[in-house]
Amino acid sequence: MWDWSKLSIVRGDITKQKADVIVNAANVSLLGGGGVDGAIHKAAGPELLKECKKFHGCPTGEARVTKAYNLNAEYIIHTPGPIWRGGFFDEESLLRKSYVSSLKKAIELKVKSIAFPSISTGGHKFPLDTASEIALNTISEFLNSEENEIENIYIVCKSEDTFNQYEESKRKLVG
Ligand code: AR6
Repeated sequence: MWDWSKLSIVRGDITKQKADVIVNAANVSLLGGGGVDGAIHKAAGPELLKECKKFHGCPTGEARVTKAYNLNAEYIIHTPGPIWRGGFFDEESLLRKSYVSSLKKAIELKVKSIAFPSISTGGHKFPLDTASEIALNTISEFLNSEENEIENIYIVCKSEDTFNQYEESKRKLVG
């Protein structure tokens, strides 16, 4: 059984979250955008974009690591989550892959804390109820099955609706 006390669902701005790793819900260009991606680039500063350019993009579901610049973190892990297209294009497994790829990078970096936004549920339009279940299931199952040093996982929700949905999905899972 995974220790659910390691996972906190919090309300706020992820750019203000203190954690070793901040995860960015990016797009395949990795060159910034709106939503949480825009907020992270703005708060981290222009050096972040320079580092991101070196990757020449990133496929959906994979992840890339950069420094965190002006954020209160050591690293940023950028992952493009899937764009929702009615559920006919493997969106669910791609969303799982985004969480797993990010966690794999975090384990390689030997960090102790990681903060996730609600990947794909803004501009990418993934339905929030399914996305929150996928996020919580994937994080708990993966960390339960892998050797790791992660002690704290934060899911940082900007809106009250997002926060409430993650709380409900967690209740369903944990009981
Ligand atoms: N802190 C925490 N959560 C946030 C913040 C913040 N500062 N800002 C927004 N959110 P989105 P996506 C929430 O659209 O759906 C961008 O243009 C937001 O309310 O940021 O994966 C990228 O460049 C929602 O709950 O990411 C891509 O093109 C969640 O973060 C595209 O949007 C995800 O919303 C990615 O779309």
